[in-house]
Amino acid sequence: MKLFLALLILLFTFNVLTADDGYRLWLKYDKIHDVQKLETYQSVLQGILVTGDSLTGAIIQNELENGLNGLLDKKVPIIRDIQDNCIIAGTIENIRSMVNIDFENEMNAIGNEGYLILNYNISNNDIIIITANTDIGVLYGTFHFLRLLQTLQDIDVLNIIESPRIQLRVLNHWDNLDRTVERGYAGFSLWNWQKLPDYIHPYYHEYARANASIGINGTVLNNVNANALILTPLYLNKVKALADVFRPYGIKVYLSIRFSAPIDIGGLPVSDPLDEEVRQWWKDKAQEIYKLIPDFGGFLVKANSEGQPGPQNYGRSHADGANMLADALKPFGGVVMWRAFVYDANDKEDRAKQAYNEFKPLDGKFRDNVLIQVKNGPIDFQPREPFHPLFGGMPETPLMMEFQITQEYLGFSTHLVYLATLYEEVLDADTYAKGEGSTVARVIDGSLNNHKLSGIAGVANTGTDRNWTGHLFAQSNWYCFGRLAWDHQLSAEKIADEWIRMSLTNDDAAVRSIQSIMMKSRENTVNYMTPLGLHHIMGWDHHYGPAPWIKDKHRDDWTSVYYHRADSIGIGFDRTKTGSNAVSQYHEPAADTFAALETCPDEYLIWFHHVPWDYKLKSGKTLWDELCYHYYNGTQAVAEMQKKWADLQDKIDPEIFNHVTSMMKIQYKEAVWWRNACALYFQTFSNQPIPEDLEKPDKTLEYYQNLSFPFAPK
Ligand code: GCW
Repeated sequence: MKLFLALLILLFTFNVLTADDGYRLWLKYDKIHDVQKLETYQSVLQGILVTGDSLTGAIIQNELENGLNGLLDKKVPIIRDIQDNCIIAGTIENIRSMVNIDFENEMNAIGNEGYLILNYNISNNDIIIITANTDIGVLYGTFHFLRLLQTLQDIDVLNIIESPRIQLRVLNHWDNLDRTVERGYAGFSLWNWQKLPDYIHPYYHEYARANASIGINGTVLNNVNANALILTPLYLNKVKALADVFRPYGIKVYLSIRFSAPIDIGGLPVSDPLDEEVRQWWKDKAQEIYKLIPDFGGFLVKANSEGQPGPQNYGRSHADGANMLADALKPFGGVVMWRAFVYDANDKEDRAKQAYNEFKPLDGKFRDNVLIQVKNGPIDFQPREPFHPLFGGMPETPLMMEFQITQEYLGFSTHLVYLATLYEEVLDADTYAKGEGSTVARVIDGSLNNHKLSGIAGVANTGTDRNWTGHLFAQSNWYCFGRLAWDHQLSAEKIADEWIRMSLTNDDAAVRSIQSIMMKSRENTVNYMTPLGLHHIMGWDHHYGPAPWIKDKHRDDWTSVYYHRADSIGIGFDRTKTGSNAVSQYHEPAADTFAALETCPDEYLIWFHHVPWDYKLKSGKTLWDELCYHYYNGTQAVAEMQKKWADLQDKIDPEIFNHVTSMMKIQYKEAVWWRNACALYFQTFSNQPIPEDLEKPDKTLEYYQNLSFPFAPK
């Protein structure tokens, strides 16, 4: 009995020691297993010299120390003078005072946030230098260097010169002041407003550190459906406390504002952007904010969208509203990120066309510190949408990308969906605005239309869950957003490879297997949710699960039937000339390609066309059969993913392995649910059997229609 107990305790201890709850994200710094690599690293990294005494300098030193001590499994000393086989990190100014180096051209090229990582020999000492024009650049370089070790790269011929392609790389938190998170599936908001400003939770630092490690340099703390109270002194002091924590990590704080704030908290009768008192109120407010937070980033605004107040309440335009705020922020260097996510239930125009119609005429009318923030597609973060036509439509205005990292329409935090392939698809899409090669990426990085300002936003998926994002693999979406924001030329494969090696394992075969799971995951999800261009057929309000049958609500554009338009003839939204003509918002040849049934890619077929059930697709199968096969293949692919994951058991930390295994069970169950519900529902229109070789749903359509989820998160 005693022996048994001892064994149990041993097992338990062992498990606890090896168990990984995911809190450390991709910054684990566990000992490197590859013996050869470990020995090489140990021999060339025998001292750490960090110059400069800023807060950021301390963070850099700490990171290098923890990183090297952990990865190399030995204490690497902090040194004061250069010695053979050491690493030096510091701004170029500091480094030049110790080492006779120049790098004039490189330093001019990398700007404020870029960095160099080099092997160098000085008086017979082999050293590695991480340097930059600013200490934030050095911090970014430090994380890059540690990533090289984490992913087992060679470090003997380093000649790395990096700088970000996009200037403002920000997370948007849809976090409410009561700590609920709109469309958040990973617990409560990270910001404990009640305890701020006095209690600084340790994870505020961890959050900033994680963001800095992937180059994110801004965060919008509160929901775009904003509460005006965030601009009161009570809250601004709390915001200041967070800004003070984030600053040394290179992260600026921004706030979502409510357009009616001058009324809500200012006691004014109106919030008309042309009213002098209102304009003055915003100027005073900006001054008050900058007194507390001198490097405050600016405002994010959702106006005249889904019931939010805005300039149109006073017959003014989006430009009037944005420019008023821009004028208030200008003296302090702040920017306005004005969202183009607008559509109106009373507008009979196709919802997919409305934002373009409203914003295109305003091109060139915005102040130079305004960016227009555009969602990747014209509807709303669906599993797949064609790129938003505005990206090719506003050459005179800096356009920001808005991606969603939280998986509102992609399985919440229970489905494994690696989003880098979605982001890549959109960034690489060609708008043809200035001929071939006018990609969305070149629009938003400012290079296509020569804009000085550029930006990209991701709606965050973080929360108080111990692993930050609910699903361990959802961490990869936070990670890949940051990496692509820094460099949109990186491939989804490469980013997955990095993330897996840093977060899960460096075993090559396991890496390849997990990478293939990730790379296919988004397409699988499109297949079991919304194949062939279907969109917006999810559950009412909470958006959980399938509900293609939703109709007769107070807003047509919030129903499912508005989008799929299934009838006895076929299915899909005719957006060609014979329909809403949304294709006309794209440049040629994209417009023509989408408009012709023969050339329209299958992925967007029923996004742009109402297609007869018997129409033969490129595969030779009819539309109805293809729809079924897509649903079934998507679901089958989840089963295959489960199998692949199960084979990795001895390569993955047991806690992570079990966590992901359970999540995959849910994902499979929900994929079957989507498949069955959609196949049965659309069958009522096609009046055709589900192909012979496919297993028949074991429940009725009524069963699925009667499911209800009153407390699903939303
Ligand atoms: O995707 C929809 C969401 C809303 C969200 C809105 C928006 C913050 O369902 O929850 O509100 O878009 O982006 O403004």
